[in-house]
Amino acid sequence: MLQTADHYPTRLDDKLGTFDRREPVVHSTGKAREHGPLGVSQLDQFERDGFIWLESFFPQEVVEPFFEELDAMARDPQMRDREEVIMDAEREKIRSVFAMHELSEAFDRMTRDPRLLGMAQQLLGGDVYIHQSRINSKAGFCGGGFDWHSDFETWHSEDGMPKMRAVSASIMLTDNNAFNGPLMLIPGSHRRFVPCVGKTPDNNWLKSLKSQEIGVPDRDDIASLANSRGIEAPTGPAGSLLLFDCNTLHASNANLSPWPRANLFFVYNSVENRLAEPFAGTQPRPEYLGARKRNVALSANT
Ligand code: 6CS
Ligand code: FE
Repeated sequence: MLQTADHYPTRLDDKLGTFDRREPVVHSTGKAREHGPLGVSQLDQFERDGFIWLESFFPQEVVEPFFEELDAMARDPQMRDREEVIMDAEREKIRSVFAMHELSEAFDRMTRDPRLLGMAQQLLGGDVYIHQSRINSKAGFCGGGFDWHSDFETWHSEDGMPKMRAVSASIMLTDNNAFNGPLMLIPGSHRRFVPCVGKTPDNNWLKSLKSQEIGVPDRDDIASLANSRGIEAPTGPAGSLLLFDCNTLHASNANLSPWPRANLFFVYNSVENRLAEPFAGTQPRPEYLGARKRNVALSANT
C-alpha cells in the first residue's frame, strides 16, 4: 500500500518544535454547520478551546446501568482475562476496557444516539464511524492517572490516522469531582501539534495502556501551552458529556478519593480519514484499539 504523506512527524530521534495543525477544528461548513445539534456559540467554543462540556446531557438513570455493567465485568474472571481489558499495574483493578461497543448491545446503541452522532457529524463534516471505544475506570483510593498527551499523536503514529478529523465523546458514568481524578485539558492546545521524541517500540500498546512513556510531549512544550491558556478540569454529575478534539492535550491525576471515577469514551472518526499504515512504521495495532474492518458510516438509531 502506498504510504500516505506524513504531515505530523513525531516519535523522532531529535526534538522538533511545535507547529500549527493543518486541518480545521470544525469541519462542516454552511448549512451542515448551522443545522446540527450544536449551536453557533457552542461551535465557536469548541473551535476556540478544543473541547465543550455539556452538563447532565444524559439523565443519571440512563448511564447508571453502564457503570453496573462495568462492575459486573470487573467481578467476572473470564472478562478480566480478555485482551480488551487492561488491568492496573498491581493487577488489582480494571483500568480500561476497550471495544465496549462490541462487547455490549447497550453501548453499541449509545454510539448511534441521534444527538451524539449528529454532533460528531457536525464537527467532522459528514459521515463517521467508531475508531475506538473504551471505559477508563479509576477505583477509589487507587485509580491511576494518565500522563499528558494528544490522542491524535498516538492514533497517527500507531494506528495510521492521517489527519486531525476525529472527536472523542466522553460520557461520565460516575460523578466527576475535583478529587476523583477528572480529565484535565489545556484549552487551545488542539491548535498546535507537539512532536514527541522517542522511537515507538514494537507492540508498544502492551505497556502504553498501563503507563504511557512514548508519545508524551516534553515538559517545556506542555508548560508553554498551559501558561498561555491555563488548565481546565470540567466536573459534574454522571450523565455529563465532554466532547474533545482528537488533538487537545489532556491528562488526569490518580484518584485518591474514596469515590470511583469511570468515564466512557466513543471516538468518532470521519469516513474520509480512515486508517492508513501506522506512521511510526510499526505493525498496525489490534482492531479493538483502532478499527480497520468495522469502519463503515454509522446511521442514527431510529
Ligand atoms: O493508545 C490509545 O489509543 C489510548 N491511549 C491514551 C493515553 N488515550 C487515548 C487512548 O485511549
Ligand atoms: Fe487520551
